Amino acid sequence: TVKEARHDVRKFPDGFQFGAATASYQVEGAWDADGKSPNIWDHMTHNDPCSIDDCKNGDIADDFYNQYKRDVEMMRELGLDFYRFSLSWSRILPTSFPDKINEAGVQYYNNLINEMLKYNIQPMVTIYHWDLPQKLQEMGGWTNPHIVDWFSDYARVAFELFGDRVKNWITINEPREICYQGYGTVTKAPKLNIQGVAEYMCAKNVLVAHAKAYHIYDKEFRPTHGGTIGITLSALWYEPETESDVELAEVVRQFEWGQYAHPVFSKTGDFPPVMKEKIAAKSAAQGFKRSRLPEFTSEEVEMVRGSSDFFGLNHYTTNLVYKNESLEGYYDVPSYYDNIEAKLYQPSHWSAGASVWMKDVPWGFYNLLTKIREDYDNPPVFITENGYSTRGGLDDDDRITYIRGYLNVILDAIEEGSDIPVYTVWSLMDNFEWMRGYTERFGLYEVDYESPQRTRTPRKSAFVFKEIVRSRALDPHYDTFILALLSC
Ligand code: PNW
Repeated sequence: TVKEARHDVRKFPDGFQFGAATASYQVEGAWDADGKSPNIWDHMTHNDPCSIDDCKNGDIADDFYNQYKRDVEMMRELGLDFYRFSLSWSRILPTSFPDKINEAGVQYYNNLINEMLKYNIQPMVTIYHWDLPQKLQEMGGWTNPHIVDWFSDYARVAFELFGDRVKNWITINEPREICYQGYGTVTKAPKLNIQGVAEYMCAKNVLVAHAKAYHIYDKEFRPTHGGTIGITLSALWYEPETESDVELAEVVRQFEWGQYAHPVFSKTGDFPPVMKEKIAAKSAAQGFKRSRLPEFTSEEVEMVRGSSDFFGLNHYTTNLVYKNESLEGYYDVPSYYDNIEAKLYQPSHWSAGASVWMKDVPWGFYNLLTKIREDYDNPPVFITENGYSTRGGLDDDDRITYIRGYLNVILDAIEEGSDIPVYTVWSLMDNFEWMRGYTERFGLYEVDYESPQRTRTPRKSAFVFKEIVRSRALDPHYDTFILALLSC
């Protein structure tokens, strides 16, 4: 189903919140400053620099560690209600554990939070956005069940240090990218490449770790601090290519994001039934003694179920799904895609951004928002990331088209009953785009990586976004209006 775009002036509901996001490793730099210890991205980029497209790293990145006052100024320029950033675990806890708290690292986050609050910009804090302390990785990282304690101890420290001022918490950003990309393949650190096995151990531990942190906040901190806490999942929309692919597309959705959403947001909890069945059957046929998908105990099912005050959603694009008869031999076995027996693709006529996966498909977002409303009993959906990549330059009309199109379908979904009170654009400014280094740019502000201060300059999209936030409306005439303003 393809939703037609509307072109009238549309108001956002009262209380709708606009923000922008970044993540620690992608912007902070100061990789070894003031007692911070190395994380898996420091380790990988230093030991294997050209695992990154441009062989660069986040040693300095946007120098957010030192330039944060300029960045708060940018948040004010945009008129943001809130700003989403993440904490660096090994900056706060250099041993990875709460035996030693690094005061300098804590001071940095206090300075940032206080500077934002001075201007009434609310912090939305992600506790973990992919920069695992290297020491913990050496002990198995997210495949080691002890990480449930490691992570929840760290989360408690964060609540204790910042909970008096931070009222919006996200435990973990995008389990799928942590587990599938980092443990199942080589597309994120630590590049374990143990597909169909390590990624599922990771999935279980991430969910239980998240839930434990949620319950700590709920019991020990919420009574005094108020506040909300949840998990952020990445989800693409998967559209069947033809009628005969309808069921298959649903299987893909359950593997891709139902894997994480079903345990937390469904009435029954646990991994999606279709995932459990398929992986158990494949595992048996392949000679494994038990399913490659680990089981939750019934206590764990209960602990994870309902452990999020909102559905944190990062959404970027859409894929088509079809069944290919010649699939045999196409994928490694065991593997994630072998489990699903589907192929995914994006037609070449879809409007494309700089990232290979980036296509501008707003109707897919509409279908996804509708499905989340229907499948999980209309949870509050916080859009914690949405944005578009270019190769740089201040004239970013494609980004403007993308953001406006995606905001438009948010309004459609709200009209049809979805509860979507929060929108976060990725990103405030260009930053270290993981394996793509600095070759892909997501910022409303351009960052000059040749200048020592990493000078930030607003793109055209920054002016348009500012006007959307100011007017709390989408108006098809902005573009020309802003152009006129910019040229005088
Ligand atoms: C996000 N997809 O990941 C991350 O949270 C950010 O750190 C990152 O910089 C940003 O997107 C841009 O890449 C994604 O499947 C997860 O389309 C999934 C997808 C895209 C991005």
